[in-house]
Parts: sequence; C-alpha cells; structure tokens
Amino acid sequence: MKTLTEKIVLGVALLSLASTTFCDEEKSAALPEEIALLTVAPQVPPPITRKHPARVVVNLETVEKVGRLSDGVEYTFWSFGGVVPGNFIRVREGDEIEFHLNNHPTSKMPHNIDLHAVTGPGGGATSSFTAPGHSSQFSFKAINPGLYVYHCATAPVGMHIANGMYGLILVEPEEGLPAVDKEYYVMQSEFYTRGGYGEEGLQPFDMEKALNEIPDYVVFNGSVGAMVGDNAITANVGENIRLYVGNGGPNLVSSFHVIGEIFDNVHVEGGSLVNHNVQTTLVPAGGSAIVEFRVEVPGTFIIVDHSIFRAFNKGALGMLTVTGAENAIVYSGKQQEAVYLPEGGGIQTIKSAPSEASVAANKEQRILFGERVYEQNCAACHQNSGQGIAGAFPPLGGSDYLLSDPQRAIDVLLNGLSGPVTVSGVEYNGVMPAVRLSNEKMANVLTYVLNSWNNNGGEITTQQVAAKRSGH
Ligand code: HEC
Ligand SMILES: [Cu+2]
Repeated sequence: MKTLTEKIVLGVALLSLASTTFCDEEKSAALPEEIALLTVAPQVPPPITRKHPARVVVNLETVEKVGRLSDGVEYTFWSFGGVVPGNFIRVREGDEIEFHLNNHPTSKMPHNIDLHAVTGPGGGATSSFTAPGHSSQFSFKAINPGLYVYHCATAPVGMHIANGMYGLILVEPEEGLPAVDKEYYVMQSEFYTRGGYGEEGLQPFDMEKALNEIPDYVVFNGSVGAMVGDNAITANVGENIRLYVGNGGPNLVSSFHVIGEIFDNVHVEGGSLVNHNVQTTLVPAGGSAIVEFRVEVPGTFIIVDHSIFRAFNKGALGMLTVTGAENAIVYSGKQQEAVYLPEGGGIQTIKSAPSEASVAANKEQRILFGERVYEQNCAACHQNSGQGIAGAFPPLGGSDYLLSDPQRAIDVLLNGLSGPVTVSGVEYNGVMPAVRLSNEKMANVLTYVLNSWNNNGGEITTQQVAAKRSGH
C-alpha cells in the first residue's frame, strides 16, 4: 500500500516523463504565436522588440505573372508574393517558424522554397514542394542569426531562380541589431532574355545565355529603374542607413558599392563578422551583406554593382536621395571648371548593336521615341536640354550648324565629327564619336532634336538615314 506522498511523487514522475516524450511539440505550442509581417522591396518589416522567442507563422504565395523588366520590355516573372525580389521576412533568433507555402491556382509550375536560414535537408525544399492550387506546411527553428537568401529549388532550379524566385529572410540576433534611422531591402539579380538589352516586347527566358552566364539585364529589385528617380530610396542628412543587400544570382556575384559613400559597418556575407570602412563589398550569388553608413551631405548617391558595365549598360543602378543642409567641409561641390582637352583621341565608336526599335508611325511618335534615344545616347554630352557644355560640347538647341543643314547631322551621327567646328559663333574642337544606332533610331533622335528646345521643327526619315548610310 503506497502512502499519499509516494503516490504524488510517482504521479509527478510520470507526468514529467510524459512531458519529455512530447516536449518538443508541446513547447512550440506554448510559445506565443504571431503572423509574420511581410514587406515588398525596398521596405523592411520593423525591428523586433520582443525579448522572447515566438512561434511565427509565415504565409508566402508563389505567383507567376507578366510584369515590367524595363521600359517597353515585359517578362513572365515567377515570384514569391507576386513581387521580385520576394517578400522580406523578419524573425528573431530562437523563433520557431511555421511556414506555409501556397502555390497560386493559376501557376503552371510546381514550386518550393529553400531558405538558407533553415537547418535541415534542402533548407525546406523537399517539405515544401507544392503543385499549383496547393499549399504545404513545414516548421523550422531559426538557430543562427544572420541575413539569409531564400529561393525556389524546383527543377530546373536555375530557371526558377532566373525567373525571379528569391528573397531575403533576416534572423535578428537575440539582442537585436543597433537602432538606425532607415532600413531598406535591396536585392540584385540577372535576367536572360531572347532579345538584347532594351529590345521591346514580352521577352522569353533564354537558356543558352543563362548557361553561358551572359545576362542581358542585371538589376536591383527586379527591374531596370526600380530604385531610381521617384522610386529612389531616401534619407535625411545625419541619418544612419542600413541596407539589407541580397544577391539572387542566378550566376553573377555582385561588387556592391554606393558611389560617394563609405560603409561604416559591413556584416560580411550577412553573418556576424563586422568589418569597417569598406568601399565595395562582395555579395555572392545566393548570399548577402548588411551595410551601414551615415549620410553626411545631401545629394543623389548612386547604388551600383561596380562591375561597372552592368550598372550603366545592363540596369544595375539604384539611387539614394539624401536631403538636408550642405556641409562644405565634408564636401565642397565643384570649386572650379576649366576645359581640358588632351591631344590624340580620333574618331571612336560607341557600339550598341542596332536593334529592332518599335517603328514610328508618324512624326509625333518619332519625336516620342527619339526622346528616349536622346537620353540614352546624347544627353551625357549635349545635356538634357540640348544646351551643351561651354567649351566642350556644342549645343543642339539653337545650333546654326544643325539647323542650317539638318541632313548634315545624319553624317555627324554616322561618321562622328572631330576637328574645329563653329556652332552659333563659338568654336569647338572636340571629338564626337560615331554613333551605332539603327536607321530608325537615328531618324527618331534627330527628329526629336529638331523639334525640341525652340528648334525649327522638321523631320528626318528612316529612308534619309538609310540613303546616307549606303553612301547616296
Ligand atoms: C561623347 C560625347 C558626345 C555624344 C555622346 C554625342 N555627341 Fe554630338 N558632339 C559632340 C562633340 C564634342 C561635338 C563637336 C565635335 C567637334 O568639335 O568637331 C558634337 C557635335 C554634334 C553635332 C554638330 C554640332 C551642333 O551642335 O550642331 C550634332 C548635330 C550632334 N553632335 C548631335 C548628336 C546627337 C544627336 C547625339 C546622340 C545620338 C550626339 N551628338 C552624341 C559630342 C557628343
Ligand atoms: Cu519555382
């Protein structure tokens, strides 16, 4: 016969035995539950303020849809959350994540997710393989803090990634990250299209180019210009900025750089090692970096992949616009301007493979299309309003050289121009490189120039350019 105390002791022992057997599952259920707030780049969910782990429910949807890759260029993106890069996920070290992957019924492909923040086979890929119109659930514990890439890992893996299936998940360290004023999400990736850079229309994926690792587009946040002009990220003078930088690849590594800034801190490869005073940081394909810097002066800071042709010719260019008071000690601005023309030079050629431009149906369209050609091929020298630069580049607005003989301008584009030339009474002695553009684009840009900045009007036709090109 057992005493009451003995019975209680036995009972407690049994209870604790029972609790150990299903401890893992029960403990998770005991954690407070919350739904993860997901954001679209460049936005980042707010810092986590709780001081304890939670069970975080993530609902992420895979969607296939046509979107803008560049002006006039469309692409069928495969995405997490209907956006490229996919939604930003923010959790805390020690959290248990209940992950729901929902594949939209309109999808043509099955998808899954490999989160580099997962410790387990496939990073979740096998447990999350989901057919169109289905939903999968799996759970993982965020053991290691850091900034991690996630991506689709369904065969053909390269193609799912190349079509836009990647994003970032931040596992904040238990103690949190130091407070900053602005946080942004920037992710680089490449696109391989049947047509070359800027070729208009809906562009299909090009497997051959992807295999050769020669992309037509290298972009930040999913498209050319996603972070420029009105879409630039912003800050005020004196603020501390933190960029969560990812690289979806699929192939290229990024030499991430902000022109005119020095990173005060870089969490190298998104991990716990912090480097200081860095100009350019390498972001591997399928990797990340957290960069932090204080903005001291106002202006536009250009964000690039410093493999620089990608920035100025393939789209890997973003902008950070900083407003506030000047600080002439930190940066003076231009203090003097003088002409410097070294000897030599000669006619050079800017190659831009003549591509099939959309054909203008009338003069108005010619002017419209010509404006884009001008911005991309002429404005760097002749300036946005055709005013030129005194002593270096002649004006195209009110130029007697141009207006007295518009046909001659075709020769200037085709052959370039060098040696002394007098424009509206002022002599220039520079080098204008021959321009490699299609006949259509040359006709468009010259018609645009003739009809801008109070010029006399008129039209240059594709036939006129063609005739000059063939030497008639
Ligand atoms: C790399 C700088 C540069 C680019 C780009 C450039 N030009 Fe020029 N352009 C010049 C220079 C320099 C001259 C004067 C050459 C000389 O002194 O002989 C000139 C001269 C001209 C002239 C004749 C002078 C005048 O003012 O009327 C025309 C017309 C012209 N450019 C049009 C264009 C058009 C259109 C484009 C774009 C398709 C273009 N240029 C792109 C540098 C450039
Ligand atoms: Cu996929």
